[in-house]
Amino acid sequence: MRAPIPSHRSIANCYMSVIGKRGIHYLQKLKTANIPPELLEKGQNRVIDASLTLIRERAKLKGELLRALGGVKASTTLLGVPLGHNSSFLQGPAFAPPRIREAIWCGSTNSSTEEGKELNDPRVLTDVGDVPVQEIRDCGVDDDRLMNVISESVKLVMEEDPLRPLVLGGDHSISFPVVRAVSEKLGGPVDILHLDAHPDIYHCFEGNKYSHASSFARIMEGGYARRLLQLRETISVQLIVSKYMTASIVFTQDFEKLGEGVKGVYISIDVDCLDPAFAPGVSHIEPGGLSFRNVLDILHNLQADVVAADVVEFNPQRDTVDGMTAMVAAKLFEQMASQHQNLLERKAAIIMTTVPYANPVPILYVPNNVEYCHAGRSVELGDSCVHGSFLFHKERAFI
Ligand SMILES: [Mn+2]
Repeated sequence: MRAPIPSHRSIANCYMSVIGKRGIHYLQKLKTANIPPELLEKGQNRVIDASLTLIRERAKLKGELLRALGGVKASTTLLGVPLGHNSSFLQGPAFAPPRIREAIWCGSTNSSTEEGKELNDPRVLTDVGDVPVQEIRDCGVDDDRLMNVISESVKLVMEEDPLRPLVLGGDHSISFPVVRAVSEKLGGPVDILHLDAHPDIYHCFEGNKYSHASSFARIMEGGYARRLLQLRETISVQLIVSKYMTASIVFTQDFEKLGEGVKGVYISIDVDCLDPAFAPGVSHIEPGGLSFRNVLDILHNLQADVVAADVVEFNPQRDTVDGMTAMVAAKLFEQMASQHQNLLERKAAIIMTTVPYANPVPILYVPNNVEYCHAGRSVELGDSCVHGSFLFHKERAFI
């Protein structure tokens, strides 16, 4: 005997209970829901407005506080962007910002930077919270609009002098909307210092133009950056296939000139630039990376005006049980926070190349005021150096 055909009413009740459980993604998936698009868009806009309002008001309050205190030229402002769905492999970076925040304020370590800047001081560090990426996506908002929300959030921070955004990802796709906002707000391109095991300049990766492997393609084609100085690329084939190669890759001799003639420097740090011995909690583990001290040296040597920055690709789902990589990401964040404060005090040494693996190239540049050594001897112009090998300050090399 056939089962009775259910009435329209009972089908509708069934759908509603399923929709109630699974949310609006399920509603969209059905494609049978007879909901006018304008109705959906209006609701989405209200959620987006509410999201931006909280960030705007927090930024405004912090800006007012700092202006009332007086004498603050730049205060690093933490903005979290918990987005992971543009990763090509794992999506754990969506959970990163709260874990990094927790590490920043963890009682196991003190809250001052190597330069003695105290992070508890709002003149050094302020926080405007996270862009509610998952809540916005849950309302069916697509990536074109989501990227705009991220850009708008960054601009809201920049509107409140002296706040300067330091964004916590999230996967690397967030760098595109952040740099776009910074460039549009400042009225011109920036230079980018990009530390990463990967170039992230695929024109489009696996059909996704917003992929975390394509963020710098979007940035360069949009004209938001003049120079892209990438350190520790390991996948040379990407350089060959990328149409952005000649326009975007510059070499060591330009390190000191970074930021000259543009609106400033943007620093983007993918945590996987570090060797997995220092930072195992990343989606794409690439042995042969930098040490934590290498990265600090690079940052110490940068003498440009850092207008904004990001730390991305920390994946808490792959971290050690005691949150080692979260602490590493937190310390990178703290270092960049102090970077805003005292840029011109330091002058030291670092030499680097960005050529493919196992392919020695001549050293292109040696600053003339510092001594270096490599393998126990002095370094001269024309010496060869393989990818990723760093030449250290004499005192440090012999310790
Ligand atoms: Mn990477």
